[in-house]
Amino acid sequence: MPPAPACPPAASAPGPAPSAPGPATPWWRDRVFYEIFVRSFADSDGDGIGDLRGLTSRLDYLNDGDPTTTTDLGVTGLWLMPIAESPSYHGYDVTDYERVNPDYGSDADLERLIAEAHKRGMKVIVDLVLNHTSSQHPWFLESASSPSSSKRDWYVWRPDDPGWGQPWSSDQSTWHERGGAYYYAIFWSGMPDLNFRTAAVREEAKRIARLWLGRGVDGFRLDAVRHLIETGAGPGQSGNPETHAFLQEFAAAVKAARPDAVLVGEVWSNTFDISDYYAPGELDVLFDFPLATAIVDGVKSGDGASIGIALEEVIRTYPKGAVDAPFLANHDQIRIGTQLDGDEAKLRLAAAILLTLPGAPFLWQGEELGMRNGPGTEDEWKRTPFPWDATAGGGFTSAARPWHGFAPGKETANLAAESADPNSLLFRYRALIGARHGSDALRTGDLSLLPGVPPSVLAYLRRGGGETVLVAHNLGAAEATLAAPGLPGSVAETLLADPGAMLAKDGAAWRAVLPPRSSGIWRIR
Ligand SMILES: [Ca+2]
Ligand SMILES: [Ca+2]
Ligand SMILES: [Ca+2]
Repeated sequence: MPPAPACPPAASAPGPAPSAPGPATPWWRDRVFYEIFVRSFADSDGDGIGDLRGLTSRLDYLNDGDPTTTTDLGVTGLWLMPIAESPSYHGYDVTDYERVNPDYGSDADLERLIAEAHKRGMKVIVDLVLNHTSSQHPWFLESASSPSSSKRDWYVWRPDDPGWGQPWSSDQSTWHERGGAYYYAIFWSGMPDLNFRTAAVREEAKRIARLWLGRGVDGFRLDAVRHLIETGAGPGQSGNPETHAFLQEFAAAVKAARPDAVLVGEVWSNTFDISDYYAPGELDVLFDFPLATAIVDGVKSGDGASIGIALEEVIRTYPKGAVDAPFLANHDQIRIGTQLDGDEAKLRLAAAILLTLPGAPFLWQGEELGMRNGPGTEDEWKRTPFPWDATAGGGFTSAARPWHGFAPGKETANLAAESADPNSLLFRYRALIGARHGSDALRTGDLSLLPGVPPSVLAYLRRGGGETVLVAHNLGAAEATLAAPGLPGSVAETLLADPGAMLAKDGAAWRAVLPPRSSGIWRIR
């Protein structure tokens, strides 16, 4: 994306989760999702471009469907960045909402991917980019052809330029001239906004959603949802009541087609704005952008307390039962490996925080290897091919050149190398995901912060399914201790603890000792 913001259910084989969710528990509540950029994941036919068959051939890496093996990552949901036809490498400007991007494969390839993912206990959601199309979409070409076009009102036109700037960059206009009139495009002129005040556009969006559900996808990641309907300059371009009304209409249509389809929203804003999209009948899951910033900043600076403040704000603000989507970074952001300067201890901490929080955590492909950004400032450098091994083609492609160069570090931060090293970040992610799946409290429990801990410490209780888990992270560079009085239990069972991290009952209080930049996860009983 540009600047910042930028059928009946298929039966799945039992996944690695130890207990199946009951009817009151939606399936997405206890998932660990993995964001995939198909173009950069695995190339099956040697044209240098990742594709659906390549992804299907690598599913066992993500989850082999066998809960007794731990050589797979163990994720239980996949989010595919846009796979519809598009002239761009990233796909966020669609030219045909119905067609699978021919670079990626066919309808049949998608069907097979979904079937194979389901077999392994993974759900599959796809990006749905409704706010705007490509300026090369036939709808826009038709709309722009004449003020009397039958699709004129599918986009937002006016005779003059009212001079609105982008909400995040006020000197960049959101109105663009074409044929003597002006059309609205919040991100850039090549992505004209659809007009969701037009009933035919709303119906088309619902029809397209039903079509993909019919192909077997389990839901959607909805791009840029806060910008769907715009009413004026500045704040009038985000989070309008009309936008919420349309999302509820859209959600109702999706749930009518597939009651268990999930809607995950991208609302790149503060906790209060995000919270509005959890309104009844609206979206199911929302990415927690402020929490991502808090985690990364806190890990960087050794400040656990600031992450606690962000978590408390979420708890205070979100409606009860809302499923949060914590993450560290996504395809629009500098990779976490680069944000944390490749500091192994900080990367391990960030992973431990992410994977012990409530909700449905999202990983971004390559994060589990500590993958870095490329050297350039272009977005492509955030989205480089996945390094399966250290060879020239990285195990990604047999072509002489992949569609884009690899980020630096492939020689050591690649899957083959990390699979052979029990101390690697990859093993860390596997162990954390495994611990999460093995604990009802971690998977679906609530969170309460432990008060009175040192500022370098972030510590919380996760409680659920009759289980209590104490999680403590020391983000600082010096050893830290904490005391937690008034908690039940006398036995601490280690689910995962860094060397030297210890928890023991000392009189009436639990006491933890945490070496610098370490985490511990204990079931207390
Ligand atoms: Ca290919
Ligand atoms: Ca397994
Ligand atoms: Ca819009």
